[in-house]
Amino acid sequence: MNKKNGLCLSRRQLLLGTGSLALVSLFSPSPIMMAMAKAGMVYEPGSGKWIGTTCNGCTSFCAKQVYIQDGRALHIRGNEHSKVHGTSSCPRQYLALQELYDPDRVRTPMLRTNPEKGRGIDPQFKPISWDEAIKLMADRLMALRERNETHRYVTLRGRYSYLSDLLIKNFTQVLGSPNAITHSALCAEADKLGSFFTEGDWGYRQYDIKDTRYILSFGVDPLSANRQVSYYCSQWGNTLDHAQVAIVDPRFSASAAKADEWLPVVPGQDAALGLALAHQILVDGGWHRPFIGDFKDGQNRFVAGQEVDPEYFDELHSHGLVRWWNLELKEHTPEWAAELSGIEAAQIRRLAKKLADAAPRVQVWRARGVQMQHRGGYTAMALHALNGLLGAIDQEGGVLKWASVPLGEIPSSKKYADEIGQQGLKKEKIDRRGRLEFPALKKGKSGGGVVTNAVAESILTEDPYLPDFVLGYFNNFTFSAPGGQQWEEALKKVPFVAHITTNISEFSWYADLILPAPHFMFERWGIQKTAGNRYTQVSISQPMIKRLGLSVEDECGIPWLIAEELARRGFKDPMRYLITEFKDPETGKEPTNADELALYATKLLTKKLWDPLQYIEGDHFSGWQEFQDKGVWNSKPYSFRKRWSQMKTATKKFEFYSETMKEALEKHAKKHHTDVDQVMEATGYLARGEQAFVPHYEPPFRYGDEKAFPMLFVDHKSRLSREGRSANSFWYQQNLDVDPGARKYADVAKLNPIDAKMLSIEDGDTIRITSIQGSIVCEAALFEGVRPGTVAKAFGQGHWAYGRIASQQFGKIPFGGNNNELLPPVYEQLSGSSAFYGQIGVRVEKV
Ligand code: MGD
Ligand code: MGD
Ligand code: SF4
Repeated sequence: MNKKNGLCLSRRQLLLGTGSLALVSLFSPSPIMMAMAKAGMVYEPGSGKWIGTTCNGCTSFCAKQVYIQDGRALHIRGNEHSKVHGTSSCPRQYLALQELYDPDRVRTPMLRTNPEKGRGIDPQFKPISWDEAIKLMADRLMALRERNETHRYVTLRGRYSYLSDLLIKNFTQVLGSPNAITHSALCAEADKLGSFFTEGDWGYRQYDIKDTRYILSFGVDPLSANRQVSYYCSQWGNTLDHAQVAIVDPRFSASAAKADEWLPVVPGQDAALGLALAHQILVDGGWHRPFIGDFKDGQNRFVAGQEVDPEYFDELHSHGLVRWWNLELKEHTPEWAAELSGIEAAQIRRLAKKLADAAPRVQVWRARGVQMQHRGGYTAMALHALNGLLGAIDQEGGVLKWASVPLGEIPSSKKYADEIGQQGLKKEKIDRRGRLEFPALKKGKSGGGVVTNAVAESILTEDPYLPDFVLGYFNNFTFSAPGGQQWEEALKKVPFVAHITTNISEFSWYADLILPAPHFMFERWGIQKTAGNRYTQVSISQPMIKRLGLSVEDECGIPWLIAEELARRGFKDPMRYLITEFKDPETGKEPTNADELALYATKLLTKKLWDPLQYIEGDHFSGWQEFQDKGVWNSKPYSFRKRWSQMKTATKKFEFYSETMKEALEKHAKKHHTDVDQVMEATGYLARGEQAFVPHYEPPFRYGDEKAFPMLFVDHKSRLSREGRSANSFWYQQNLDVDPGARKYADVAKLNPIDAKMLSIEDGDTIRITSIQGSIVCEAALFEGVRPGTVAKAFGQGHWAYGRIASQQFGKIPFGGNNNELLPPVYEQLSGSSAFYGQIGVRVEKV
């Protein structure tokens, strides 16, 4: 499958699509450069202006500056005022320019005229005005009110800024619906579970790579993905001067290419490796005593296979180490793990020693790849527990919390919901969170999290009910969710679907109404935060060029337009909420239009950062204008060891025996009149009794038997992938070979030559990959950097919509294959996360 010959755009299309190409010779073949120069699009330093904004290409959320010349965005660089990443960047920042100037962007609201919905069936969208679009939505909302069914309005949110709570949560609440569904459970909720049930932090971490001596990464490829790629890319070379790096991943990643060791683990078996490392560290006496404590008499009693009396051990800032050993670790020798994980016992022993020698200046990273698995929750805990054991938590050179920032919240709307609305708010949420099989234990609360992918099944089975109006925002679940096929079926069933989007994506294809979105980075207000380099930062996005076509501010503007129309029809509470709660914090003025609302909301949420009278910490500004000009606020530097024995766990300590987990599971069981063993069973875990409260080994669940599906599928992110949004860009297709083993203009699955030989597959062959969920077609790339028996493929290609570059035939034929058509819609149920990894059996054949 090679796209090289399929890219036959006219010169005019090229110019439109690459409106800003001229400056980046790195990415541009010279004929395009010449064409751009001819069209007068030449970057002239000094004639334009740099304006601060934020990149949302991934969860690094880097603060940026964009060079605006003659009303066009021409260049991007890291924001010099950022203390997290400074002017550095990752390779995909420039793709934002091609997203912005994508000729396939939606410019006007559009209405479906073909009632038949399906892949390959033209929706026959026709342009309509905003007035008409808003009236259609208001009609649906008013009809729901009349029928006392306001809960049947459902919002789905993908990528976002902190202003999105207005559109998705609070405005939905004032309309009387509990259904604000975010994409978090497709993103990385299982990750947060690992740190919450050990150190009480429902959040991500930063890694102090400046001062570390050992990095052990389970699946994370920091030079490509995870969080704060720009900072890690800029510092990695220096880090390699003083630290060793080991990457555990069935796939040879960009980071593995620069590491000291690559451990091609058997997919789904990381917990075995992690637990054996913990076992060996204890047997060797390698734990960090100033954090953990020691045996009272100093004699190490951790001997393989032998129980230890907890009375002999004095624990300091941790809790339950000896119970963990007795319940789980004592049998988990390197030999035990070697058999499961495919990593030799001697290598595990060597690694354990290196970690202990480097402690506490060590860091154990963990990616979605090891946690977003059916039964992956305890792997997240087991790997994080290594950081506790080595005393790396909150240490120089160790693992730091994503510091909290004094950011405000979108004001609550609850009191503005009238009686009809209050009734709607009491209804069960559409994603079934909190049911016995879906504890979704965000921050330990039963039903506290979201179960994003369950919504498709809820719609299909009408359990708990069928939504009437689904509003999708910045999401593409038909493409980005495992078993995306079920979203296609589900969306056919919903009477009215609206999508706020820049492009006609696979989700939009099933929409009745399309609402054109401004590009997040250049055309609207927004707020993001990130952390790294011992700082946390908050940065804004701001409109800096004329918005394309008729798009309006989406996160704030669309609520405004709907509220105006509802007020005209006599339902005034939504507008009352907006004008009362979103006054300009500088002047006290009420908003009078969508743009003002977005500006005031941005000022309101960031007020504690820029208002000198409310100064708390970090950068000091004279007022809003200075903050807006700089575009970023930095916290004070990280305070080390502040959380030792002050953690937000039940015991305030780092918990190896998780009292916090015990409380959460017992509460969830009580809610369902049952016990924790039943919760384990309902969520697919095999642990029983006390084992449920310690990080432990769970055998990975294999989807598809070995005979029919003999290989295992390994999904990963491309270095150029901006979530699911970059494939309609030449620069993406032209540079895909930045990923080890990948090719330009191709969607490749990487096979080890040993397997390829057995399957009679040659490099460049077209192949079909089949799982229990579905089948995709792509190109074979023979690459020694995948563990034999596995097939690795980047997520991002396989679009059959989105635009003329992303798909082979827009609306019909995908370019390559979408990994999510292979992945079954299954879960890590304690967190509600979708399971993209583990043991997904596949069959690979030459087509
Ligand atoms: P995207 O796929 O990026 O987000 O998945 P989603 O949250 O569904 O799609 C966003 C959609 O919003 C686009 O398709 C387009 O329709 C629209 N859009 C694009 N730009 C803009 C804009 O500027 N404004 C607005 N309003 N709309 C816009 C992301 C999700 O995917 C995440 S977070 C992760 S971590 C997962 N990663 C992943 C993976 O690694 N492998 C596999 N197989 N699947 C994955 N899916 C998940
Ligand atoms: P991924 O890179 O999705 O997760 O960032 P991470 O949490 O770091 O995880 C997949 C990794 O796990 C791959 O390297 C894969 O090869 C490996 N893997 C798969 N199975 C296994 C296994 O069984 N064991 C081990 N040890 N490894 C395995 C996620 C973060 O990334 C998120 S949530 C988002 S939304 C951002 N999206 C994003 C993006 O779209 N593109 C790029 N380039 N970077 C991104 N950064 C962010
Ligand atoms: Fe944008 Fe992510 Fe790259 Fe930062 S690391 S520039 S947020 S794509």
